Amino acid sequence: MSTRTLPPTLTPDAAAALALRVRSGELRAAARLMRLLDDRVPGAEAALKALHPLTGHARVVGITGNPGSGKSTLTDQLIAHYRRGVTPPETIGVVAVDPSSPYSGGAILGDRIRMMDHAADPGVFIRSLATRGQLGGLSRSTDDVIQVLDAMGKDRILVETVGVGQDEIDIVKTAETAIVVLVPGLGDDVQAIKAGILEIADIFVVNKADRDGALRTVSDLKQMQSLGQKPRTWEPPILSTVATRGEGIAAVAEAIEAHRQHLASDPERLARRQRERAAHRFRTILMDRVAQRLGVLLAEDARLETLCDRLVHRELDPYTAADELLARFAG
Ligand SMILES: Nc1nc2c(ncn2[C@@H]2O[C@H](COP(=O)(O)OP(=O)(O)OP(=O)(O)O)[C@@H](O)[C@H]2O)c(=O)[nH]1
Ligand SMILES: [Mg+2]
Repeated sequence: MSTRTLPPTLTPDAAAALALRVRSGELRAAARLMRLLDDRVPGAEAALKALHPLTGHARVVGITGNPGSGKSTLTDQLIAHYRRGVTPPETIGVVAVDPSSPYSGGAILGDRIRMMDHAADPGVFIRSLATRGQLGGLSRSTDDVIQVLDAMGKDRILVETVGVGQDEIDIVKTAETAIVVLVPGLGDDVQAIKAGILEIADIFVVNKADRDGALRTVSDLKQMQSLGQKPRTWEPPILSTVATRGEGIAAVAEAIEAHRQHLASDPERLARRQRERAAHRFRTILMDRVAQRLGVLLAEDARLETLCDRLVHRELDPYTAADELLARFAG
């Protein structure tokens, strides 16, 4: 393998050529574009712009839950289901967001090992993303990868994220169908409620049903649902799985299908969901742009030094300083 040296920018011609190769389904081109986008290489966005009219066809399924709840194992089983358990087989894209949080050490390697059988399957494209430091960076990178996979013509895109931060929750919320994975034990449920991921579930999966307390977790969830105030047109089903053994996977796939039917049965409902996703993506890009522009402006602005001096000398408070600076940029 040759060592990769990234070009500082992608020329409009190169971006157009890359987009053409992606739309013809070339795997290496797709991988390259994803990398360029993730590295924020100037000019790479042009390729996405060219691909935009081709997107919007893939069925996006988000899978979230606490660290170690079995999301990757479930994803892996769903890939197997869609590749071998349905006719005709579906082509699959996977975005696995590996949090750089301390409790997930080794998860990246784990994912790779488990999904290894699928790596040789040209109908499956797996992309791991690391959590980025910048605000909204994760959302944007994930959205970008989804767009590329969609433009490649993947039938279905599975997005795995740990449901611990707002970024991750937003990602899954905007998928067509959101699956929340829980495991037996009240502790996990309490955490999940705290993180607010229960409200976003279209489907609940109680994984590790081979463990004690699975029935209890299911009945706790049912009870929680019955306490819900608002009448809902879709009552999220609660399914049990043993992902390591592939048990309950077909039922999960059926529930995903049923949820899609539910959305599609009312064109307005489907449109609303698609709109939410478009709005989320738009907002993410806008925030990213504003943060970047502001960063550049601040770095170049010598007046910042003067302002800081005034803050130190208590001639000015930081709130007023921020308002003044923003007003100047906006004006
Ligand atoms: N007993 C049991 N173990 C399981 C089951 N599903 C997954 N596991 C195990 O749980 C561990 C974590 O599984 P993963 O699929 O990596 O979980 P994850 O949610 O993707 O983990 P992170 O990505 O690190 O948050 C692994 O050791 C799996 O083998 C199950 O149904 N039963
Ligand atoms: Mg995982």
